[in-house]
Amino acid sequence: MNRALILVDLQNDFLPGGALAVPDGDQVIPVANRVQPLFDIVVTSQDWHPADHGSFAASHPGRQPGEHIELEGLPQILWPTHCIQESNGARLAQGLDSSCIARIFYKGSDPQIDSYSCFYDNGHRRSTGLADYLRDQGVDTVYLLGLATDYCVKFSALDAVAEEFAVHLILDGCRGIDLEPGDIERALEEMREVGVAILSSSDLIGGTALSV
Ligand code: VGL
Ligand code: ZN
Repeated sequence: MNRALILVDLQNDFLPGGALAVPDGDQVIPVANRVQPLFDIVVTSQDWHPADHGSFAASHPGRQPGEHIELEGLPQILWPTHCIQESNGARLAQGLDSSCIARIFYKGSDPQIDSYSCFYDNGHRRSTGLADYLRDQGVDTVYLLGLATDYCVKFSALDAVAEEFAVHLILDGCRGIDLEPGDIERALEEMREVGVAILSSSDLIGGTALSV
C-alpha cells in the first residue's frame, strides 16, 4: 500500500508578510521540500476563496477579524481577507518545490461555508474528492504538514482518521496561529487522542517511521 504526503495550504498569504500570516510559517517550506521525495504520492490543498467569502470580516459590515459569528448555522471565526482565487496570496509559496505534486485540491470556494479540512467543508456537506482520490491511488497511510496547525492541519488530520487512513503529522513541518494561547497545544492533543502519530521530519529521513 502507498504512503501519501499532504501539503496543507502552503500559500503566500499564510507566510510572513501575507494577509493571514502564520508566525514562522515560512520555516516549514524547507521541511516540505526535504520530505517530498520520500513519498509515493504528494498532494496539496489550497485555500481558494471568492472575494466576498463569508469567513472574511470584510464581508460583514462592522465586524472585525477574530470575532465569532454564525454562518449558515455553523460557528465561524472571522478572518482577514485572504487567499482570493487567482491572487498572488493564494499561490503556492514561492520556494516550495512543486515538481512532486500530483494533484491540487481546492477548498473554501463556496462563499457561504468555510473549509478548514482538505477533505470536507466545515459542515461536512461537500467532499473535495481527496479521500477517494487517495484510495484510488492505493494509499492507506497519510502524512500531513503545513499551515495552520490549529485550523486546516488539525481538521484535515481528524478527517483523515475518520476516513480510516493511518495518519501521521510531521510536527516541524507545521506552524499554528494560537489565536487563543494554547490553541496549538490543544490541537495537537486532539489529534493524538484520535490516534494521529506525531513525529519529526528527521524520523522520516532516518527511515524509522516509514517502515512501521
Ligand atoms: C486557514 C483560517 C482560515 C488555514 C484557512 O489554512 O489554517 N485558517 N483559512
Ligand atoms: Zn481561509
